[in-house]
Amino acid sequence: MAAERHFRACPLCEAICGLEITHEAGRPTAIRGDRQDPFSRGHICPKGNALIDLDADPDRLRRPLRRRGDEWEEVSWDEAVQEAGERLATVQRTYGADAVAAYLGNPNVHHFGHSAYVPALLRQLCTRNVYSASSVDQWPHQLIAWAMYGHQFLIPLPDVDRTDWMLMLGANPVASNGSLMTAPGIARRLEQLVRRGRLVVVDPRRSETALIASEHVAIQPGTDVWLLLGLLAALRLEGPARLAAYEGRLKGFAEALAATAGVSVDDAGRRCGVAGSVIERLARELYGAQRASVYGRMGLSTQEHGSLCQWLLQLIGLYTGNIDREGGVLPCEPALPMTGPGTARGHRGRFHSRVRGLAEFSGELPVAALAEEIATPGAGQIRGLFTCAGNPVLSTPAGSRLAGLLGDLEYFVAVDIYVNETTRHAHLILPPASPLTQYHYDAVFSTLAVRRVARLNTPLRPVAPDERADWQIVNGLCASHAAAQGKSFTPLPEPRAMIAAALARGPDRLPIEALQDAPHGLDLGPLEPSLLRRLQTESGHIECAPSFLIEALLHLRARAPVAVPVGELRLIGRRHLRSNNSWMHNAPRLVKGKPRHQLEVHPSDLAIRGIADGARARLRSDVGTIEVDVQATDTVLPGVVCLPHGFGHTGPGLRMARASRVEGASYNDLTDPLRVDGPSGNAALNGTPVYLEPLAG
Ligand SMILES: Nc1nc2c(c(=O)[nH]1)N[C@H]1C(S)=C(S)[C@@H](COP(=O)(O)OP(=O)(O)OC[C@H]3O[C@@H](n4cnc5c(=O)[nH]c(N)nc54)[C@H](O)[C@@H]3O)O[C@H]1N2
Ligand SMILES: Nc1nc2c(c(=O)[nH]1)N[C@H]1C(S)=C(S)[C@@H](COP(=O)(O)OP(=O)(O)OC[C@H]3O[C@@H](n4cnc5c(=O)[nH]c(N)nc54)[C@H](O)[C@@H]3O)O[C@H]1N2
Ligand code: SF4
Ligand SMILES: [Mo]
Repeated sequence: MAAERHFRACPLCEAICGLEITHEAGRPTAIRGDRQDPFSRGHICPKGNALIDLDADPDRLRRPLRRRGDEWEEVSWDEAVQEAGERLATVQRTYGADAVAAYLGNPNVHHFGHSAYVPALLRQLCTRNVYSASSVDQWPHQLIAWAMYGHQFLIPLPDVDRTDWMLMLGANPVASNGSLMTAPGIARRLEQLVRRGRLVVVDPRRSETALIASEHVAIQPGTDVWLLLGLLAALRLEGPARLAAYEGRLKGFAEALAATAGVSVDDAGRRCGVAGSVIERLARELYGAQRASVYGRMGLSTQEHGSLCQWLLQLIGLYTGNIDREGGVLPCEPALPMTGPGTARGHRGRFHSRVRGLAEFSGELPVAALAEEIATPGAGQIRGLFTCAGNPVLSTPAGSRLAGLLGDLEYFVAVDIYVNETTRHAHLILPPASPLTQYHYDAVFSTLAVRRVARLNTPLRPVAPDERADWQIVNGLCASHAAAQGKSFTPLPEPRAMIAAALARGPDRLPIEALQDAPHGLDLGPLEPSLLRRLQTESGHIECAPSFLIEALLHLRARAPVAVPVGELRLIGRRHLRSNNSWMHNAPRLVKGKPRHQLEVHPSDLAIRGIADGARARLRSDVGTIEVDVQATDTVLPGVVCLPHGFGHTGPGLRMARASRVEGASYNDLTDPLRVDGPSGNAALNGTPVYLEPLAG
């Protein structure tokens, strides 16, 4: 059979690299980076190649499975979709609408057939119990964008290709390929920045990105808020705020600065473990740079002060005049609009979680509250669950506790492609056909891209007769759930029509045919200042001093510093190029070679505890205990230990042959659902207090 070529964007991470897929009758045989993609220019990482494994994985489900005790039986699509809608409706009829919860995982945003269709199902379920991976990830970013700029997706992005000086906190794009900064081939872009200017990486670990940076500043986990306060103090000494560009559009800037005042640089430095002289020098460089950008990611958002950090970063950006400026930080205005009229701006605190009273954000509750909402009896208790492309057992705090509760649910339906740590508890699994059979447009990642780009991904092969596309499954669930309530439902049109309609509403009025004719994607040019024109706050101004942030800051400042208890360590995470959260360990191409699950520990911390390099040891938190293989390294600060998340493919009932042989335990068996970022409710996964002990002890 003759080999053919197909071009599409990789669906496996935010970098959306163009892929050149060689295939025989729609089955990929080789994949490489698409050199003609104007954005990624041939870049590819090991995961791009592993798409071959993921597409052909024999463990990947293709037909619905219904669980009978420990056994699974295949059911027809019609019967399965009918059953799921009816059973969810029955739970809601018996206990009320909130008794059914939904959890949406990360891959939702990578598939148009999920992201554009699931909202209709959520509207129909009409439950307050909606959760997603966003609240173990980037809620602080969305919250601050909403509070200051009026829309949760008006997120200023570092203009990485044109900036001269960049401060990067809590991000490791050389391993993660970049996040809230879609920039394929980010390592090369950063190397170019280092050649023309400076990149300063702030991280408790000498990460892969720190290694290529101009400077690595080691910081104590969870203390960045003090570094940022110190930087603001030092900037004041450098000179006045450069606000001319925001003339007449700033509200509360003086008030916000006043709330940060009175922290001395040395005080701030003591709180975060960075010398005052370093903070002063960084402020001088930042203030003096032609074009500077400030960027913080997971290490900053999944910690106890995530929202304060994101807010202070914006204030620093404004102070130095770098917000909404070429070479600074500015939002992308994509061809398919995610902001503006008719889009979900966001809201906060319209209702609260039943048990702990955590505020909703944009109609969702923090996933740190999910387990307690299932476990706690009373009106509104969760008794039914719908998950879509999520693995909360490995990915959310106290995952093993959650796993113990999933089995008690009256009904649990998962839209997922594997029987994994979460879905093995489901009554029914509905597996969508491969993304390679679908039209797809990266609505989210072209909103977060460091250039304006547009691409229509077209199917490589049709959906097999016994398979269903994601959007068909969701449409079907809406229909059967509506019918069970005696309501009607008009199915949403197929993805290509939805994409075409959305593009027609966009600033470029791009006809879908233009994209169909451009298989490598279109480059629509660099980022341009647009924030002031696009502000969606009620005042029409940049809201610099939202009261809930001022309060949170004053609260923090009133707290006396707490000494770290003897023996306590701080746990932080890491990502490896060959992983993606919890779900790619079944791809042989990604798990071959040396193990990557070890706990990194500073040699001095091993010596004190009498633990040898390479030994097995016990890692304990207030929430749980796991066994780890330790690895001595001075890449982490003393007092800090580092473990990747997404491991722990153990326990009965998994149907992932390769993943089950991958060593390593789950980070989230240690994380505490009570540790959240106050303003957003986002889980504080980094900085978890832990104790390391020899196994025999
Ligand atoms: N300790 C710790 N925990 C973390 C993090 C951390 O850094 N440290 N990171 C957090 C972050 S940033 C995120 S985004 C979350 C992720 O949290 P989740 O999204 O809950 O977890 P994933 O591991 O990404 O699981 C993805 C699920 O989607 C399924 N899947 C894959 N492809 C498809 C598809 O095409 N369709 C469908 N329907 N299903 C599919 C997989 O089988 C898997 O069940 O984890 C968070 N958890
Ligand atoms: N290979 C791979 N790529 C991925 C993923 C994956 O699992 N594997 N997941 C994808 C997803 S869903 C996301 S959201 C992105 C995330 O992408 P990134 O935001 O780049 O996430 P990480 O690689 O976890 O980098 C976080 C860094 O923060 C540091 N850190 C921890 N605590 C602190 C702290 O208190 N302060 C500071 N300053 N730093 C701290 C950690 O040491 C780490 O280097 O990656 C995406 N890409
Ligand atoms: S960096 Fe790797 S996983 Fe991410 S889009 Fe590119 S090829 Fe895919
Ligand atoms: Mo994420």
